[in-house]
Amino acid sequence: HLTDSGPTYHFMNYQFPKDFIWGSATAAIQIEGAASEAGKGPSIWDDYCQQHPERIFQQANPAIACDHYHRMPEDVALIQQMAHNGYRFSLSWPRLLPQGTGALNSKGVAFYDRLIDRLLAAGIAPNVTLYHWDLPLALAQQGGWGNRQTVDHFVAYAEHCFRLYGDRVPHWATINEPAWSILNGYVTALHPPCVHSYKQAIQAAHHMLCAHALTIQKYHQGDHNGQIGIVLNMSTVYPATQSSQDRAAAQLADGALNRWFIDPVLLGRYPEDIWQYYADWDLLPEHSGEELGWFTEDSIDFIGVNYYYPHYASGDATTTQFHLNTTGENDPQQDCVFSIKGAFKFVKNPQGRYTDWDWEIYPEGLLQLLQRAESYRPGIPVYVTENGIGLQDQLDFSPSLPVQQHVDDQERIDFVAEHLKVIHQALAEGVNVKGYYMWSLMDNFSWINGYKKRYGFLYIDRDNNLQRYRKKSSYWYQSVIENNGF
Ligand code: BGP
Repeated sequence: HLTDSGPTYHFMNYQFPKDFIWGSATAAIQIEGAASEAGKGPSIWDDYCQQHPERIFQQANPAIACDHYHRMPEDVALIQQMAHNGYRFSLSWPRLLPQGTGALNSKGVAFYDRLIDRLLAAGIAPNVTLYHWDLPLALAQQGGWGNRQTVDHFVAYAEHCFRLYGDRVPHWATINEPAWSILNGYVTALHPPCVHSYKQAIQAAHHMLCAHALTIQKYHQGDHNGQIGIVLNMSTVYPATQSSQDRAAAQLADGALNRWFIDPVLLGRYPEDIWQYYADWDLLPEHSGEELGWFTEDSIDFIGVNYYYPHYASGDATTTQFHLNTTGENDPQQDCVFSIKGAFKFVKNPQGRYTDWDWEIYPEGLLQLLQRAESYRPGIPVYVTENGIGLQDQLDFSPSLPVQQHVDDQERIDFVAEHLKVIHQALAEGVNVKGYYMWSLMDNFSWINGYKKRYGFLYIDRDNNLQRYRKKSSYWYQSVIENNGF
């Protein structure tokens, strides 16, 4: 910059590679609304919220969500204002195929056509997830991921998507966080289909991994220019203490939550120790030899990692219990509980910094996770596909405040900055990190937390016609993007 007194230099402490993707992320069911409009079929989540409103904080549901389905042009304009060069979103399977199979819903097809075209016209690269947990209800009623046929239905759905949008989408992900999707659906039973069965969990996970592997094959066999990967959470797991019992618990938890999913995807096989453990408990999935052959090394073009908080595993698990803090009251009575009798339980870090929803803020965990992705396959392109913090943001229109401070979410700025610093460090160590998608573009339907837990760069005013307001963090992030660093 030139000033009257000569040039001034702005030193960037954290400069990023020049082709780095800066974006934010959403998922269809969490933002779109229009749940039963324009030909969309019901998803397992629409049904769950209707059948069991009491299980969702303040009985919230995704029927209207952020009404993104109707306000998409305005939302894309805001993404562009915020200078993003990437945006991660998911396609709603039941919007495209209301019954999960069969005929396409032309209005759904046209909606994503418009979204993709608008993004591209605005210079924003779409990163599209095929499955972010909104299974078509019709398939759920036939056994969902527990049914082997869901694999074939998923692959057929994916092929429709590649044919419809493959010419314009540079990055595809098959499934968002298969591990948490399965754990919450079949172990904690906090998410639909709300089953408590390790056997069914492991079977459903196997089908999901098969669906992923076959979809990757189909994509690569087709004539597409883009890249395809998967989005894993890869939660960092530490032993609660250095006792041998806790170290064994951490190894088991890491195996069940992480390696059971990462190994088939990146190494082409299930981890032997966990395979044996499940065999001992008669929990192995039914499978054909052919299916195991679908897991191959080097099949994915990139890996997406989602990171929120780490886990500390203790071997002192005398009960089976699961609980999530959905109130955001920072109340010890409401602390998150995850305990599997005889296996492991997660405990708090006594030195940890925690959010009001009892999630620890620990950026170093992301660094280790990135290093781990690199150690699985050196040089693999890695995208941080989700990372963010749930807060109780508030609107404040005091006349003394500039527009940039109507929602003062400094904590989010600090959170993102801390995580970007470790990404920068990972890059310096040679990890091939290609982009960062903050969770989330906008405050949204936070699963069983409903709407109180706000994650967005955009504040959604639920008392006033879902009006969008840019938060302070969005201006900060825009400057990071414009400077390609901070
Ligand atoms: C991830 C999901 C997202 C998102 C996020 C925050 O696991 O992929 O969809 O919701 O977690 O979680 P929550 O909304 O439960 O606080």
